[in-house]
Amino acid sequence: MNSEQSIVILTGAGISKESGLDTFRDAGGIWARVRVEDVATPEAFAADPVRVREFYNHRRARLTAANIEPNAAHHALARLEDDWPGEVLVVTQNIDDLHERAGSRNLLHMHGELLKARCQACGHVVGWRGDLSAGHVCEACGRTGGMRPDVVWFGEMPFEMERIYAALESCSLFLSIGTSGNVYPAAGFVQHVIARTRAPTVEMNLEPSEGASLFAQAIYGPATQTVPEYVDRVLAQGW
Ligand code: BJW
Repeated sequence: MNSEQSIVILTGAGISKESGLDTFRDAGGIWARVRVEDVATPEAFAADPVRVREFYNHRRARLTAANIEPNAAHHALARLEDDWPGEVLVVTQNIDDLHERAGSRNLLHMHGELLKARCQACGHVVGWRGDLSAGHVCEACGRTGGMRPDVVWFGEMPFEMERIYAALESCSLFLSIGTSGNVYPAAGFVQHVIARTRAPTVEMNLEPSEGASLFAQAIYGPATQTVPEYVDRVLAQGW
């Protein structure tokens, strides 16, 4: 173990599946029930803000339900951050708060956060746990009707990209957990690591992702089993 060795972990919806939250592209996932174009683009919000807010209100209510808790995979990543001598950065595509509830502190939400709202007019971001509606007033600029979920829709720039690419370029290990590898730029991170570093790359998923052949190592199974086992191994003997 070496304090110079940093670990970057990309997570996707699969890590939260066993906590009771839906993935997007699995059978029965979110995109099997609603069309991306209807709820996850700026054009959809402009055309039908009520529908888009309702879609996220429903998911926010689900996330804040008493029975939704971080699982063993979220906890294992928080333990890795606590016990590994070098930097551990979790870059999540997920808009849920299960990583932070499990104790991860060095965490970037590249697709935003469900428990925040943003004013379209002035950009002010505020914590948000209840339903969002057209009647809400921005506490910063006083305008009504422009509060939207602070999430990244298709065609919008993901958050924190400079910090993410800097971390990818200096990492000693790259892990990708519970993501299907369909959505860019996250799906391209593995290629970026391969091009810029000699770091090993590991995919942990239920099944091979779109980019599976790019990874040096693949571990398939439910995240609540594979991730704690992998973290134990890394903490005991590195990789
Ligand atoms: C388990 C498990 C268990 C299940 N254990 N595993 C053509 C080519 C290339 C790119 C583009 C293109 N045309 C357009 C683009 C860009 C576009 C894009 O990628 N489109 C593709 C569809 C082609 N991307 C964008 O527009 C992004 N912005 C952008 O590119 O800006 C320009 C830019 C330029 C240069 C640099 C940087 C930026 C924005 C993307 C926004 C994504 N938004 C969403 C919705 C908002 C948030 C929300 O509502 O939650 O984010 S879409 C949705 O997909 C969500 C997710 O974060 C994202 C990724 O999904 P994820 O996490 O991979 O979930 P699934 O369901 O796909 O996979 C789950 C996996 O888990 C599965 O494999 C299961 O097997 C597995 N699993 N149970 C382990 N127990």
